[in-house]
Amino acid sequence: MFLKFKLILLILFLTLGFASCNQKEAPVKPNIIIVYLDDLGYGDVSYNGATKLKTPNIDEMALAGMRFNNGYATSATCTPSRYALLTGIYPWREKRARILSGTAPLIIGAEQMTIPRMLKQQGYQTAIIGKWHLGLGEGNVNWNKLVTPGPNELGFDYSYILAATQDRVPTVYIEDGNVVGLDPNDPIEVNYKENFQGEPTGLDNPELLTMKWHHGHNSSIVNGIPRIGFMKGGEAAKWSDIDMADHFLNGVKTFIKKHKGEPFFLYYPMQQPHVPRTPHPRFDGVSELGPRGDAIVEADWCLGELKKTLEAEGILENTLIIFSSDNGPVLNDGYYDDADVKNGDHSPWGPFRGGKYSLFEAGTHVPFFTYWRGKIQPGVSDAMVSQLDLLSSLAELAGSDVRTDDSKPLMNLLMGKSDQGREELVIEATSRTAYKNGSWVMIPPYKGPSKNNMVKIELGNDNEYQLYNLAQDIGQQNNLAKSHPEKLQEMLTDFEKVRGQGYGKTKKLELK
Ligand code: NG6
Ligand code: CA
Repeated sequence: MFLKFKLILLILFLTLGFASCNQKEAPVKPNIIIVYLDDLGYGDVSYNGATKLKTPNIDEMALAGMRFNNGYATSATCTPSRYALLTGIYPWREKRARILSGTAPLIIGAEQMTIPRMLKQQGYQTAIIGKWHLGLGEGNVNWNKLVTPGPNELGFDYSYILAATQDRVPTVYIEDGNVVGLDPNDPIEVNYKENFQGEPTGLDNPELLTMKWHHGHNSSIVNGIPRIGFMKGGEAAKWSDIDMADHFLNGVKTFIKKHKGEPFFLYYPMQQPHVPRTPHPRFDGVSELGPRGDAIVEADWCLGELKKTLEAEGILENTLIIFSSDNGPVLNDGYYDDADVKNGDHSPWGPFRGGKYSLFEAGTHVPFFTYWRGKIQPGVSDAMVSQLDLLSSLAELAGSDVRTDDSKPLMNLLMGKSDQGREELVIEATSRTAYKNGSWVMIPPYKGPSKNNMVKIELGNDNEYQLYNLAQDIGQQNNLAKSHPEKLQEMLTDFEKVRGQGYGKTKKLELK
């Protein structure tokens, strides 16, 4: 009798023991949030040395997380970087991955693997709340009907987006494919070629403007701001620019509260500090840099609110946050908004040469950190990592087999558990490409202006090969191509292995 009892106890103990063992081994799926700023430069955050503006929330997370000194966007403009981030594929493999208009077709194929699709397969609830800029539908969509395919067809369970950029029409939000607040009696029409009869434009009606255009941006006027492209109708659906950050943040908070009980993936691409810079008036003058700096401080505040929300919902310890920017900084990107006038000795590009649109470092070398309270220890890494690597890395984390050739699985690096980054990277700027290997950068010859005089940024074009060693020359001042012919040849050979034979020798026409 007693023996039998002991046996039962033993069986019970063993089963319970195994059960709890099994429980421990089951992978815990953390929430994943990618916070992605628009045109934020390496030097635009105080943790990287900015003093004319303060980013306390970004700094706090960056300093408590893993900071990557060599973190890269794939591209020096928005669409290609976003394409690469979501698909894990180099954007120069997709010809259409260049700055898109508001009427462009969706450039990611409905069958393509994306981060949200991969995570959805792993049981995640997935959402995008913020800027899209990867095209919608088959192009020239009817904005008064369901706009599809879009993010929802690529793995996002929920989407609340602005279609292209804040400076491009249509200036409305789109939720799960429907324009928010649209009055069917006031349909929206969009055209990027010609204006609708009788509609005012920035070019013809300067008296209606509250923000002046400097170059481009002289088509339809919305909220006193002239935009790129023409739009008619949809009056009730038009967004309020100054409320945009709060609006997206509210959506983010609602999504988090609703899905706190299940693993979720949230892609939160903020619109700041892209033009037009329209921080809410409560941020007016919080930086010494005018609206551009104020918009960055506003974005910083949003990040603080995001963290507070996760904390209040008790899920901060179970949430990995990845922070970065889609491309490097620009001051005057088409409006008179004092960004250049008030810049003073602020260095949005950090120690790097170039900026947005440039093949030089500042085009793609951006702020990059990971934060996961309790799981990631504070640290700094010099290893190279690209946003291209997020697909395979997050797949590793979520227990998925998904990988692409271009995207390196670097989850251990992102967790601060390894110092092994990627060895090489092809960077892209307005359809030109260059090659990085370790601290070396090789830029093949490109025709075209060396500088974009409108935005006052050096583009990286030269008739000769350029070769720099960032370990000794972070500002890319000494072209070593002539003095290091063997290194140049080695870089060229390696570049062509990735980019395609003969590519580095072709003098391509500058497109921007
Ligand atoms: C350029 C715009 C610029 C910005 C950029 C896209 C002009 C003259 N310039 O064509 O203002 O909108 O496109 O920026 O129109 S990005 O960050 O989305 O790539
Ligand atoms: Ca951008």
